[in-house]
Amino acid sequence: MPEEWEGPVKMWDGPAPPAQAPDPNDHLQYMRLALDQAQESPPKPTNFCVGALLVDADTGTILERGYTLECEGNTHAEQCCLIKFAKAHGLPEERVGEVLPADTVIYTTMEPCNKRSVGNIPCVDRLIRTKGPDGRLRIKKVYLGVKEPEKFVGANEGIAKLQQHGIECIHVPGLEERILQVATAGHET
Ligand code: HJL
Ligand code: ZN
Repeated sequence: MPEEWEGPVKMWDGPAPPAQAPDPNDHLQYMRLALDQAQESPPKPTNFCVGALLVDADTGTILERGYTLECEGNTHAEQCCLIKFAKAHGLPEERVGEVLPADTVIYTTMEPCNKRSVGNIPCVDRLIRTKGPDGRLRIKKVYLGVKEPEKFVGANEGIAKLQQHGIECIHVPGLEERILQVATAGHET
C-alpha cells in the first residue's frame, strides 16, 4: 500500500538550486543567443539584421549583447556591443579596450564588415582598436555564423583583415539557414 499524503504538499523553501554554469566552449549556445539578438533588429532593405554578444572567454560570462540599429544612428550589431559595454563603464566606444577583460571574444551572426556607407568606421577597425593600456588586443577571437553575402559591398574582406591583425576568426556551423533568413528580413526577393 502506498503511503498516503498527510496534509498539503510542502513546497521546497531551501536555497535555489545553482543556475547552470555557462560553458565557454559551447559556441553554438552563444551563437543561438546572438541569433536571438538579430531577431530584435528592425528589418531594413539596405543592410543585414545581425546580432552579437561579447563574452569573457575565461568565465563564459556574457558581457554585452547588441543588434543592428539598436543604438542611435546607423549602427551595426558588433558596434552596439562595444558602444554599450563602454557606456556602462563611463567610456566612449573608442576606449572600450581599457575595460574589456583580457580574453574577450565576440560572437556575431555575420562576418564583421570591412566597408561601410560614408562616414562610418567598419566593425573590423573597431575590433582592431580594442587594445588595453598594455597595447594588447582585448578581442582576439571572432566567432561568426555566416560570411557576409555579396549583396551590398561585393566580397567582404572582413575575415582576411581581422586575421592580418592577429584576430582569429572561427566559423560556428549549424545555424546558417536561419541566420540568413533573419539577416535578410525585409529584403526584396
Ligand atoms: C554585420 C551588422 C550589419 C552588417 N554586417 N557584420 N553586422 N548590419 O550589424 C553589412 C552590410 C552593410 C551595408 C550597408 N551588414 O550599414 O554590408 O549603411 O550594412 O554602413 O553595406 O552599410 P551601412
Ligand atoms: Zn559592421
